Amino acid sequence: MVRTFNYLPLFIAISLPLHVSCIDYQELGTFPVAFPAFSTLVRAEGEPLPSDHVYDLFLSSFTVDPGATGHVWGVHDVGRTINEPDEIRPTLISDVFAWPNEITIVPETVFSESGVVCVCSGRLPPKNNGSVALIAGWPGNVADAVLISGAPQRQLWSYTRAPQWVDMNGDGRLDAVVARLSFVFNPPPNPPTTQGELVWFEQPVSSGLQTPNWSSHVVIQGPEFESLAVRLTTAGGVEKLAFLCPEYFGRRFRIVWTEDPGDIWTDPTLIRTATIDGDSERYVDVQLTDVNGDGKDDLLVVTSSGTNGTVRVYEIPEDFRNGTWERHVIASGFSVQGNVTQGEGTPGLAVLLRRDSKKPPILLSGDDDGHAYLLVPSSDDPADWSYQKRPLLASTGIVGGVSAADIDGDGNIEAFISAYGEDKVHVFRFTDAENGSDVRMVNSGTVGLLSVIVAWLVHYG
Ligand SMILES: [Ca+2]
Ligand SMILES: [Ca+2]
Ligand SMILES: [Ca+2]
Repeated sequence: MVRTFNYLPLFIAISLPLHVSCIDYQELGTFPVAFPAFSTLVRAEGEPLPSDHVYDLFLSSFTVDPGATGHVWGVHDVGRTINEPDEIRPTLISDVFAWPNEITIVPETVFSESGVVCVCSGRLPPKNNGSVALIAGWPGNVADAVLISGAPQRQLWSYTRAPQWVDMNGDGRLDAVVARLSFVFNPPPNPPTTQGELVWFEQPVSSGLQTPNWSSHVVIQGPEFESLAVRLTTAGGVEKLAFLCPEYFGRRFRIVWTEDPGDIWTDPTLIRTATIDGDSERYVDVQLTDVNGDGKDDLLVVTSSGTNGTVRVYEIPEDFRNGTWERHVIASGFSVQGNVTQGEGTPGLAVLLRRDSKKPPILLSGDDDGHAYLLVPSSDDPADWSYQKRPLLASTGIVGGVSAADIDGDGNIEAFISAYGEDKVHVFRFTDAENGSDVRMVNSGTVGLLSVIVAWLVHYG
């Protein structure tokens, strides 16, 4: 159904010879998944594993059909069959969620148990009664989902990106910290009412893995889709815990911390925020990583727009509470073709293709613009923030989540790109290109997570 609402079917057959000096790639193939959305690679843990390079792949899929539920898929040790992607057969983990989003594995430290799958779900009415759910037992016979997000209430919440596991109250048990969105349609011509907040669910004293409806505590209003836990320095070199808070509807990017010296978050009067950037863009993704290869972590950030989406890097100040975050826009001008409808945006999620200490290329989902891109650094000089934007994949619809790692230990990075509109996941391998080679853009088809929102608004709004 969603395909009928695609803005314009893009069948762009491009075959450009590109001389790529530092990276080459090949498409290993595809495998079928209906409406693949988020994709996550997690290094397997627990059982005795054959090597350090055992990764599990998780995929979510959903549709705008109000009567259909979505699917949560997993592929254990996806590296085993990576050279024959059409042999990949995802295992169904759950089909009880109306609109599943990011799927992850809960770190073993949280419950002293490996293989606990965490599903975040919900987005737009009538599929906005979302949850944070735990499913134990992966990769064997999985248990029923336990919904740890709060008891049912009048206001419905959607959870998009994976929770961060942090002990917020100092009781020794890791709690689930997550951003959530409330989205309510209003009678036309009024726009929908949106609200975001950062909340933590308190792990109970015992049997957390079996106990639903953990107590909830709101930290701040604002972040709707994602929040990232980080440890950053303050003046004097003291490290503190903080959460990076991009806001899509709120159009700002902030950081929040507590003045409590032990980083205990139970006293609301001690909670502080600072603005990292307030340039009114729609912030959709943030990662803490060393982007420019100078040995210091930076923030890799994506802002989504119908006309000028950007990828930017922020250098972290000496004291995160009051310093200036220097911004470097490394790619811009991402736009959705045709008549842009409110809610469409590009690009989507980014992932670094890091293999060694050199400055890594970046793989980027174009989301609603129906492409995936490579951002290739112009040089290895950490002071040079210029990148070349190269199309990697042209699709017929939204390009969903991207994930990448060396999943088979051959020294090269493999990547999964969800092609929502094609019912396919594309598999790529990235290698060093010693002499530069002719790289051909592959032609395929996909649909963006944000345009699903638009399709939804058109149909049900
Ligand atoms: Ca705790
Ligand atoms: Ca850096
Ligand atoms: Ca590899």
